[in-house]
Amino acid sequence: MKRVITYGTFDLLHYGHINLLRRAKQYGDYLIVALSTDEFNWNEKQKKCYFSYEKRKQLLEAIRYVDLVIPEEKWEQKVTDVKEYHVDTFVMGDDWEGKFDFLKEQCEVVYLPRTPEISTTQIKNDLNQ
Ligand code: C2G
Repeated sequence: MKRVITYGTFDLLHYGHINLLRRAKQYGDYLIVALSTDEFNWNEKQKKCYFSYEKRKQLLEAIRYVDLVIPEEKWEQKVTDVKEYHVDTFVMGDDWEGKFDFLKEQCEVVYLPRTPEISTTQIKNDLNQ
């Protein structure tokens, strides 16, 4: 069984996220999503989520491509996650291109093109008009 992992906030879930998850799953048979906790988002990414961790987890678990959702609590957990979950491939959108190349010692590292015209920020801006 080939195991894939990806990380993110996935707040205000949209088709850009789904495109990423669908393509990530194509790299294996089992996709783990490490979902940023509310604390990690606020402390490390200065992101205030619209939906709580539990709600975002519920949404992700309903997606056919996703097999397991685990919490992302710190930047440094990727190395141990790859070991602990026997991950073969690490996948992220290319806005992170190069940032996680240190994982190449442990697994395949893939950066996929983002879906260009959609983002949570864009959605929030459009709704505020
Ligand atoms: N994404 C995408 N296209 C978009 C928006 C997002 O492909 N239009 C991808 C991002 O590149 C990322 C994933 O969807 O791979 C989740 O996006 P975010 O929730 O914005 O993730 P981010 O806040 O970048 O968190 O440790 C890594 C971080 O947790 C990544």
